[in-house]
Amino acid sequence: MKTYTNVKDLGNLQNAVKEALEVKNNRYGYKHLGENKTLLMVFFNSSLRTRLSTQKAGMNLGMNTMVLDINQGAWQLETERGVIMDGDKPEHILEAIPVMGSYCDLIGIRSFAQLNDKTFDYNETIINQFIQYSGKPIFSMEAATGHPLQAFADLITIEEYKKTARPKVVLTWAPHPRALPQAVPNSFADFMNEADVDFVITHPEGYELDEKFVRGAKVEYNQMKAFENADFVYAKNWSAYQDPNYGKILSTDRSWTVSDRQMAVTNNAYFMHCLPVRRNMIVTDDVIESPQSIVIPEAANREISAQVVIKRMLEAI
Ligand code: AN0
Ligand code: CP
Repeated sequence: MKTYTNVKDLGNLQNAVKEALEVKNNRYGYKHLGENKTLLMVFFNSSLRTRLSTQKAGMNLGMNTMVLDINQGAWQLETERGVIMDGDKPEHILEAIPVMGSYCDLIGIRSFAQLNDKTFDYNETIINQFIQYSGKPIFSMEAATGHPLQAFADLITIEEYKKTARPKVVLTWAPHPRALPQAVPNSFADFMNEADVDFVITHPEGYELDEKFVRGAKVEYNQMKAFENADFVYAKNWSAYQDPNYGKILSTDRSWTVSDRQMAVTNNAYFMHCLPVRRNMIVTDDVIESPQSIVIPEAANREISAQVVIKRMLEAI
């Protein structure tokens, strides 16, 4: 594997999940793969889970790991070509990328959507420059339009907890005070559309996601109706994707906050969220603390999804 930005990069998805469950049972069985290999993780944005789980995955594989926080201690990077650099950014990403590439064997990138230029975001301008100019395999640790390590961990978690062959999985929008990217719901839809699940998306009107990820999945605007008989509820906020509202908050309607009221019509569904989560905006204390909440094992599986991706990249070097 040379790049990891979406579900297709994993090839056969059932095989990828099988490999994940094997890795989970034998985390230290592949330590030879990473000997004298260096993983560089580059963060343009904050992180708790991705930072720790990906570093742990690299260490499980015997790698040396380095972390660079672009906004804390590194030079601020100009990302657009042609800019006269007389402002506050002393370095251009087009020099920084090959320099970073020269010190390592694999690079993970976190570069969120900036939500002010849809074309810049949806062209994946930042991570694609890393793919083009670093000379090294690149994986997304949440780029502008996707968070495939999260969605892979989510799928592994659903496989572990499902009680029927084809569970009903509902992705629900929920309110949030700040505008958030569409990366997490995009990748979740990308994966669920390829998995053996009955997938339904529910959100208020105006929050329709990019058709490239939705791909004809069922969209139900009535949240209560969508939740009926669900086996898994996956909550997430995102800002509007559609023009002319790209990146905007269209609703803060707290009737969409996941509570016992909606969970009552499900098939005793498991509750999932990628975290970090704002309690009593996205989900009530009671639901996230209930025995049906699997947010912690879901987060723990981030180590496993990262390990499969890094392992496959090491095998291809
Ligand atoms: C980010 C997002 O919604 O994309 C990261 C989630 C993993 N969340 C926040 O910024 C709160
Ligand atoms: N779920 C997730 O990616 O969390 P962090 O932003 O803390 O890495």
